[in-house]
Amino acid sequence: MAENMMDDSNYVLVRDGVASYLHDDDPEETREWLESLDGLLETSDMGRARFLMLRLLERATAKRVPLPSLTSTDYVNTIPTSLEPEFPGDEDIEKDYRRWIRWNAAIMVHRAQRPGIEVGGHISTYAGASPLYEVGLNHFFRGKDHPGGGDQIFFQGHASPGMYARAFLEGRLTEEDLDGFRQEVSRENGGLPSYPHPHGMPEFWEFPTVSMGLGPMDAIYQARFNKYLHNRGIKDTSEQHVWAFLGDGEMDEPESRGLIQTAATNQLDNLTFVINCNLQRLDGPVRGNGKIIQELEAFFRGAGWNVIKVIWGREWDALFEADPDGNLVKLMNHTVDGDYQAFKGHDGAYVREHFFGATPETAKLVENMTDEEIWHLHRGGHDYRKIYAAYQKALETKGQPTVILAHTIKGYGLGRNFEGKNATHQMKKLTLEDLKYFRTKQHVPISDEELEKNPKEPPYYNPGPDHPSIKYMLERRKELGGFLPERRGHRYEPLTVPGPETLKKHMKDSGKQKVATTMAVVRIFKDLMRDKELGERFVPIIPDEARTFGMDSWFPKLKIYNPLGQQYTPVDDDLMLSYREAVDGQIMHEGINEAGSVAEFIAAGTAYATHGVAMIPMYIFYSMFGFQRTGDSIWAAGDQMARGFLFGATAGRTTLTGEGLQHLDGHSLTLASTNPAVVSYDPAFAYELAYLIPRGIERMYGTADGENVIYYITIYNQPIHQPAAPDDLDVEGLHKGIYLYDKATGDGPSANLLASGVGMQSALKARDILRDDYGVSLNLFSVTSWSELARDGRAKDRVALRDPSVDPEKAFVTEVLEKVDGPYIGVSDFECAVPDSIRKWVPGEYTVLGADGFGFSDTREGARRYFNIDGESITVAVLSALAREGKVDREVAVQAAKDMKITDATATYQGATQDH
Ligand SMILES: Cc1ncc(C[n+]2csc(CCOP(=O)(O)OP(=O)(O)O)c2C)c(N)n1
Ligand SMILES: [Mg+2]
Repeated sequence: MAENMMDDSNYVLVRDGVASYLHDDDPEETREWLESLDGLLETSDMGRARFLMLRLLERATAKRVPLPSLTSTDYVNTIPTSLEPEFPGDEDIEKDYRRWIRWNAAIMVHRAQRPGIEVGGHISTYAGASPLYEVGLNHFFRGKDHPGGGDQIFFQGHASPGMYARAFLEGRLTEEDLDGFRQEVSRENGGLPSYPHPHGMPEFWEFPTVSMGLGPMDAIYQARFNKYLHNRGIKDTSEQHVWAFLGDGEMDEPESRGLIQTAATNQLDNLTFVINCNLQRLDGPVRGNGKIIQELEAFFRGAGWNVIKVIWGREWDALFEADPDGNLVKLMNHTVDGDYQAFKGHDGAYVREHFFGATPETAKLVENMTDEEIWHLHRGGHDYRKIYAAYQKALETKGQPTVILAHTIKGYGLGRNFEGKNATHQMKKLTLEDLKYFRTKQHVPISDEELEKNPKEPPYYNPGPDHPSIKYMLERRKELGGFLPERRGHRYEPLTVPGPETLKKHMKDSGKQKVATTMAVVRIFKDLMRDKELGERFVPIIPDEARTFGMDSWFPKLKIYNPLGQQYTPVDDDLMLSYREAVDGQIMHEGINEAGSVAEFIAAGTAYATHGVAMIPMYIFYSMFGFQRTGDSIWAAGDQMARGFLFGATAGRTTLTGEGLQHLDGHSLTLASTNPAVVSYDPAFAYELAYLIPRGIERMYGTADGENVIYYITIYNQPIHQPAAPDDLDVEGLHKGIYLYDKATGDGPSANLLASGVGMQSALKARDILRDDYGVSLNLFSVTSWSELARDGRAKDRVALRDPSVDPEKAFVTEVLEKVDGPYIGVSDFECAVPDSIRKWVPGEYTVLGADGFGFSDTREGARRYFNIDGESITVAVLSALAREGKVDREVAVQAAKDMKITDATATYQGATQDH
């Protein structure tokens, strides 16, 4: 029985035996129902039984009988033709300019292959997807001037030529602009970036999508963040919808699917995914042997999404009508994607033979149709009416996100050399024959002669704003609130940022109390959040380590955002620090989900542009699971010009005592330094944080023209004595990356120690040993940012490179260090590459100490000795450097190394008990 079911339908709805767990109130009635099914099976075939069962299920669902739903349905459109709404537009006019857009998009890419330029591009993706965009842009997607605030559209990255081509017809871009495709700096007036890069086109693109898999995550969190803004009463986003255009190949990225449950549990009915299912990726079929649309349907429905399949165009309706036994549907269900692709890679005769010809019943269905007519049985993703119906249904759906699975043909309209071919993704040039075919197919009024004149540079087509079709097109956009895509980065109200005086208490000596910099950050933010206006703008984002970082104290007051509120009594209800969730909660508690946390950071950190509201995300995570795990997303955050704070907590290769190789971070500062949007700091003391954080907010949002900076601040879990800020603190030096913390005194030899983060603690120990045991005094510099110092040096060197007539301006770090005599020693809790990054600008002998290699589980002392970044090792390094400069006897250093056992980590062992 089970086998038969599988054979016939491919679906298992209810697992064997489930019903036996349910109490049967009326066995007699049950038997009657079962017997009628048995009776039906005796007189009819399986197909009939299946049909009736599906009808019953449908009816039960309609009557709200709570049943498990089917995860996958027949390979047909989800919305029956009879329930399609009227298409409100003028299809013919819309088709006119859709064709011109297709033409111009392809011609732009083709012209970009002209000799001497040859910069690549993609033609086929947009050609196949254009109706999906056009129906949206003509009827659904709201621009920024819409009273509701406008929608957010994530365009498929390599479909960008279509958006440029549309903007050309809209009069937003010129021919000159199109010819600058992919020549951003070499062309005089600048060119167009290959893909949606807000950084490259800050008034046009909003969402960087081309690193596959980021778009789906970012769109989900954009929708979640929109609801958050709304639920917290910061902005009414109820009329804003997020649309994400994605590729079916892209859906293989774990990131694409990995967060879809978040969309369902957050009931994101303000989110629609449109997956362009052309059944192909870059190299070939996505699922040659299977059915990607069916797979995605099951996957999304299982996760709680509303799924709408748009598979067949209207031409098929008559065939379904003529086939009451469902032979065609059965054939559609069993035909695999590789074959569907091949059908469209050939012609009508091929489709007749290889598709309809598979069964006598289906062959008969098309016996009166010509091959040409068969060829024109379109895919649903190319049919305005079917797409319109799906989009409208998506907007009407409440309590769930929607995914639209649209069946399309890659390279549609470009002719036999392109359509459905495996190589189509990478084809960028059209032959003269291709051009002529394409021109004719798209009804573009350009003559053969014009094409023959210079087939490498065929003309664009734009009939101008007075052409009735263009007028219609512009009218549609006006009605919907303006052009898309569009980004507005300057419409937020600047924030008034409290000066450092507000945080005076964090600049005091902590006395007997030892405070880790992580705790200092939590306390500083707690104070900043007291500010009436600023307070509500903070978006604390935490994966699942609030307790580790001491942030559970925020739960009761700020509360954890949950669109459903808290429908249960928390187990710790009676405690002060009870776990509190609320609809208007402020904390974004993402669960063990760094990828989603960064996506949230991006949505919040770009709200100043997307929503015109400056919000300040502060995302705190294990520093090991930041840049290393989600570096690509943080790169995209830079592209999108996000602003906010990233806190790499539990930083350092030796500080998170006892944890091992996978937890101990000695390189996130190196990784962070590779991201041009990121300004990283490795503060040693709480007072440094009290200066850095308000300055960061000021830089981001203090003016209407704030800087696109992301602050990455490493913080530690080692409780330390926090000194008071020195009276003569060089505040500008602190922000630029270095200042003198403690000056050398005494007559003996002196050296200079550059220390950052928790490395300062070892430096302080070395200072004491050197002073007390060796008569050596130290200038102790606190390096708040190695990477900012290095950037400053590089920038100044570059000026000199470009103009050899000038001497390089002095790097800031050189200026500071020149005031003292060498040698210099740099130390931190990171790998050597971090302090080494400023070597070029250190004016003298420079030794760097660092924790290179994998971390391991041990005590801080043991690990620091092992890596030679402890106070004793630093002492020896200083003595050796002084010896090299002839300022102390080398033997002193040799003896010190022996005395302090700097090669012996076991010498630091403190764990022996009395009994041993
Ligand atoms: C993370 C990542 N890996 C690889 C690529 C290169 N790439 C660009 S497009 C593409 C194929 C896309 O196929 P699909 O998502 O089905 O889009 P289609 O063009 O078929 O609509 C690939 C592999 C990329 N952009 N990002
Ligand atoms: Mg594809």
